[in-house]
Amino acid sequence: MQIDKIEQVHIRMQLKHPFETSFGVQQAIDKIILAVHAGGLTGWGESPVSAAPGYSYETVETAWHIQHDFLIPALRGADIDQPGDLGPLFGRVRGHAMAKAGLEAAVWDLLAKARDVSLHRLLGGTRAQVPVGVSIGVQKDLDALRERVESFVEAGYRRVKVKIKPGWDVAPVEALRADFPETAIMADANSAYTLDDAMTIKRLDPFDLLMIEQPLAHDDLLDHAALQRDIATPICLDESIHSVARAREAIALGSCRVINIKPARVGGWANAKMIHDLGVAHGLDLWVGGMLESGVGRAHNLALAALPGMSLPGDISGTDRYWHQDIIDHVFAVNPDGTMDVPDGPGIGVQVDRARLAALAVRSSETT
Ligand code: OSB
Ligand code: MG
Repeated sequence: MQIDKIEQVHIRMQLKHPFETSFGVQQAIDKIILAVHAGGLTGWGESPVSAAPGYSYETVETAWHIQHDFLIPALRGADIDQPGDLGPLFGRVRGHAMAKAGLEAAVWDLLAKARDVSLHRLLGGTRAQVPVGVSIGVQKDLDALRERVESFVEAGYRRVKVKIKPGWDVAPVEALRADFPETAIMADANSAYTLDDAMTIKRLDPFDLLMIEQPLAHDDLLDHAALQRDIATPICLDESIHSVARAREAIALGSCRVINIKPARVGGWANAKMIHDLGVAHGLDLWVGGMLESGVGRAHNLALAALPGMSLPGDISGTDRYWHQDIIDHVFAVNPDGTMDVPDGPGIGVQVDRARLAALAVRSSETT
């Protein structure tokens, strides 16, 4: 297919509740929505980049620049028949996974639509419903945390992830385990600890957490391997796995037993699928992470979660968990059994609401 137009739209969405992690509090969420046009069809993707380089070095400014000045010119006029065709085109840019992932996602959606199949089928997905979990930010006190967790457990979510940081770790986990003995609970530290804190992290072992996510530095593999040898709780890596090569290294070193796969963090769908296949081959548990996506990114994440090796619930919560109003025509909702339906229409299976997208736009650009 000959690509004839590419759109970039930087939007800003207001969260219903502030989201606090070990690296800060977010209320307004920036992202870049990408549309790739060919043969009368449009494919959609999302780069869930933040305003600040907290979770990743990428920001909405760097992603805009890398897309606008390097990736979009490479894609312009290209003749693409397989998503893999993007590999050599984008390989000329080092890093910048989120900038690449949004454009690559749009191309996958486009190719699935051209073949009139859903994206999850194109990728080898095997499930029409996938189990989902919810991620809960740092709360002001234990009562507020209990209340949040209770409402999500009642809504049906299969597992609850709580953000932890030094000073907000053992107490919240202990309180939740006591109040929700049957619930699958996990903690995400977003790199807030060092190996010197191993004793604190070890104190989480008695609470039977499903896993602890990214306790140590965002770029570390060695210390995570040492920590994993020392604690019973499985370590899940998020930030540290930004490429297929890093996943291979982490597996070889024993740095984790679980990987949270985010297409945005690893440079797109093709790499996400390769990490999935690698994880399956080595017996790791796998699940799809989230980056506070709009409906576009959420639909892509749901399609990825349909792959057979995704053994644990993803961070794919309902539209109403984050947004008053989304940019698509569909509201994602958790079923009472804690699953979510994977859209089955062509591509990502949902339509973008153009008026809503325009209303949220900070800037847009079109390349023909
Ligand atoms: O660490 O998994 C994370 C959100 C933004 C950036 C990083 C993370 C998160 C979440 C929320 O935990 C996941 C979601 O519900 O989208
Ligand atoms: Mg995380």
